[in-house]
Amino acid sequence: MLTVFGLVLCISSASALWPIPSVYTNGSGVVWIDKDVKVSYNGAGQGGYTCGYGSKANNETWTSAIVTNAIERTYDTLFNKNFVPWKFHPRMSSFEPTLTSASVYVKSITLQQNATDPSDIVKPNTGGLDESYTLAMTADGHVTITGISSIGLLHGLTTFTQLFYRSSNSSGGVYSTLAPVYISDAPKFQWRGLNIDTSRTYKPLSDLYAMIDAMSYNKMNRLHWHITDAQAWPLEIPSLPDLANKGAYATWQKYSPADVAAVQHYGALLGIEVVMEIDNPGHTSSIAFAYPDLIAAFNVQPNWDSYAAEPPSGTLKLNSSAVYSFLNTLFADLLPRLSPLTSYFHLGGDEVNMNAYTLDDTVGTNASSVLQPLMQRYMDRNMAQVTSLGLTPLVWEEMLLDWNLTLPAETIVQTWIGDASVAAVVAQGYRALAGNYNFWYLDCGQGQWLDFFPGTSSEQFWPYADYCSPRKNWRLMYSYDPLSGVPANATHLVLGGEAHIWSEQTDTINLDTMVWPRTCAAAEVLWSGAKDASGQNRSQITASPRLSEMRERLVARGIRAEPIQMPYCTQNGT
Ligand code: CP6
Repeated sequence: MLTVFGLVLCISSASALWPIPSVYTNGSGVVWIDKDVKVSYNGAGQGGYTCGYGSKANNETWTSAIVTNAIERTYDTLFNKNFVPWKFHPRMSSFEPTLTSASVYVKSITLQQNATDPSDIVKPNTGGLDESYTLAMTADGHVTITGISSIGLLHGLTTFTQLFYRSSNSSGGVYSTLAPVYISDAPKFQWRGLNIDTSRTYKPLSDLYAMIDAMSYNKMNRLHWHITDAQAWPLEIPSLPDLANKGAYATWQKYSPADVAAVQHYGALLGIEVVMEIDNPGHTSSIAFAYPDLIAAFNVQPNWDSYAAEPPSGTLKLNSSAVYSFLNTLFADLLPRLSPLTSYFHLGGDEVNMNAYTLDDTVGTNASSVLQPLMQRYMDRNMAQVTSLGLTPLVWEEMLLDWNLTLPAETIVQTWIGDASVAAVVAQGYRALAGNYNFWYLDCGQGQWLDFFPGTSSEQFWPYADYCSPRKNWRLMYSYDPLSGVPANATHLVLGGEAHIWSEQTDTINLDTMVWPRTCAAAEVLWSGAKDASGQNRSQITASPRLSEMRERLVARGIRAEPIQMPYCTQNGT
């Protein structure tokens, strides 16, 4: 911050990295970079650098593919997807450095990996992965990025792109005004996720790739794919073809096994593990299109809200051998296809309505003394299948906190209801993901959407035409600390958290704007921590111009992220 003529002028280009690194010093030297810049990579004995882009060849290691892809994307970003930072300089100013024969160029970029990647680099379950990196750029243009893992180098290159701008002058060029730079960085949390719902509305693969790209720019590393729910079943299961053939919204709104693998692969190259969820036993009404006999309380009208959190109601029967054999077939088909590129599987378990089992011919009561043991048995079956394939299970918090189930010790319990939930999960010794709906839910757009379920009490739930919950703005999202309410001796059990884009009112048209740049706020909390070095909540005042720049970056890279303020504000009103 610099005070000029009484105005507080944020020299935003001096600190516009997002998420903010743990250690960052910079100068004000200008360096240019041109397309001939050479990158060297020691490869940690794993093949070094060969040219290629966007996929892993069969004879290539993941390490080499990740670093190669990162280098190619860094080039592309620097030279083709960069922005002119006019919004961050005084009105009508000529803020750009001029390119002269004396200008300093980046002479070399040295990538140095200081260890060999673990063999599970694309699905680092136990113990996590070392994602740290350092970045040094000297005043005379030597750049060195070090990391322990290939993913560390990837993060270092991601940061590197954020040091540069595009020049608007006729000579063109890409420059930084920050040399010398020194950065040392590592994530606060090992699980930095975004949950995307592709049941309420279908997302083409191009949307999922765009989300993965934007996540990687924010150093996020988990795409939670909530692929099915009550409204549609877009996931093709070859051994149960009717599921998607009858349960998708349209013949072309399906994900084939090859599609799923392609999304996993796309994420793996960017350090993002795709964690799939099949939500059950609730949120499964769409199974009834193919297998009506498996679903209880199917599409009850008008009082759907006595049986489900959201219409259409419907739940897998709780005490049915047909359901058990269906689940066995489903997971036996799906899980072995996922496991090469993930070590997790999400078994859902949210918002199960006990009343639905009064209409379940295999149960016929809502008495918890009857339901609880049945749910334990049901979940034991699911858990056994998931863990037998070496996958770590996740469930929503209700399975532990409301149903009091005993879960395998390695289960990760995902909370969404509040800080007390995180504390309660870790108090029982389980690992937790945070994501309180009062802070990190992105959904809700055009008022309530229940017009197709008329005459139900749903209309009384949300009587105000202008009422729409739970949409939150970036400031509130930024103020959320996944550790708040967690005792110091249990913080290690909070692996991180996720932002959520439930998609009742979000499809291709508004996906980018619903998710970005607000999710950047969650990403910075998860990477950098909610507190600054002095233990205070991070300042929204200093974050704001940085986030504005991050938004420009996202836009320049093809993501239709919303503006958070006018150029008037980032130009400091001058
Ligand atoms: N769908 C599923 C949802 C929600 C959840 N699960 C949800 C609940 C409350 C709010 C928003 C979304 N739409 N499957 C809860 C985890 Cl406010």
